[in-house]
Amino acid sequence: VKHPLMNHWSLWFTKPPTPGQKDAWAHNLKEVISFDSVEEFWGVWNNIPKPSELAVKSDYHLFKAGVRPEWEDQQNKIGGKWAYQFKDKRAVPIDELWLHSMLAAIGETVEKDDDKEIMGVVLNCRKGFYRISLWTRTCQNKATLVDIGKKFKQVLGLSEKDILEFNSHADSAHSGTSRARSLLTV
Ligand code: M7G
Repeated sequence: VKHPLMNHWSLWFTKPPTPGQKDAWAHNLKEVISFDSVEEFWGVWNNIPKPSELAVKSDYHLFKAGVRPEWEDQQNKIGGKWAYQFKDKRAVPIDELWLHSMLAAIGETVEKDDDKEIMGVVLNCRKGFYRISLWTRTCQNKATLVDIGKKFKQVLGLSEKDILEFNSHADSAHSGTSRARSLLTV
């Protein structure tokens, strides 16, 4: 018996660039697998490397099927993301936090039924930190986004003093990094 998910999802992987590689982003981003049931999700999780096993500059992206995990995708263009950087790489239970982030996405537990904001979740493995992000379809509806941000903050096990930041993809793309000025914080 398969337990269907509300949506069909695709897992993508970005492999680290080779030294001197040009146009690395486009070449190194690959769709790995799609699934639409709870059982298939666990099959995927049990058979791929955990975040703690990834090389620096690797990413996982879990997005609704049909959406590329890129700012440029038509369905992401006017959107943004909630993101948090975990700087103590050795201490943070990153495998568990990423699992909980994916379960929150596929279980549709961070937004109300009719919000239709969640596009996907991203894990970045970097030299000095892990970053987990939640991508939303829009970046204007403050009340809805703050509500989503607060729920996601709980999913990530963050405390009151930790700050989750929201940036629009337009700002991220414009500044060329993900470190643009924050529109919202929770
Ligand atoms: P990042 O992986 O979001 O964060 O962006 P980081 O700076 O902590 O590593 C790193 C780089 O990847 C960006 O400067 C872009 O060159 C590229 N990149 C990341 N994203 C999410 C996109 C995207 O959606 N589209 C394009 N074209 N490039 C991206």
